[in-house]
Amino acid sequence: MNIKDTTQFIQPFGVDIDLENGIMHNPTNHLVRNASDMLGYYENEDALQQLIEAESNPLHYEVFEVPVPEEYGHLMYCISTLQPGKVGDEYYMTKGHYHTILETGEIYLCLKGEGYMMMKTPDGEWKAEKMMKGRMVYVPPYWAHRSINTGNVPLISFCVYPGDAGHNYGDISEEGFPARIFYKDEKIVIEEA
Ligand code: PAN
Ligand code: ZN
Repeated sequence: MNIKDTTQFIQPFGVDIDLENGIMHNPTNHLVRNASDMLGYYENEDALQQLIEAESNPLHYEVFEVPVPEEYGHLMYCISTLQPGKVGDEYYMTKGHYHTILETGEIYLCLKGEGYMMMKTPDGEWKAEKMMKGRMVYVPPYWAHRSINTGNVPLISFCVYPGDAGHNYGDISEEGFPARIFYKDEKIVIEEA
């Protein structure tokens, strides 16, 4: 067998996932983001401060990974579990990112809950695609992506993307997305900035 320098040879393995609760058993990485990790991301910064101080900095989302080599040819995957809730009128969301290698896509299979995948391109085009249990959202290459939970239960997704994709948060934390999702007048409203 000719093993390429680009792509390590590793042993096959299996991973157990609790689909109902959005938990990966024995993850080697468990990322936790609380309200205080989201400073600067929501429209209503006072409401976020209020959550942090008066409501004990609640959990926002978790990502469970069993990392594989971050290399061409491998497939990185994770379980992403985003809590239900609002900051002011705005639904809880993840930070969102581009992939460092922009021409890499991602598959999100929604296992529980409902919400939206908010996506944008560097040229400012945007699209909000509905997420719900049993629905797969394809994030094509070049599109930044953020999940938003508009339901009452955790929004749980299984994500798969190229091992060498990488994450670029810089642009999003400075520029945000062109649209936000709120609960207003008893409706879910997608508002352009
Ligand atoms: C996901 C996300 C995960 C957390 O694994 O990283 O849902 O969202 P943020 O990265 O925006 O904080 C993914 O899209 N990976 O590429
Ligand atoms: Zn991604």
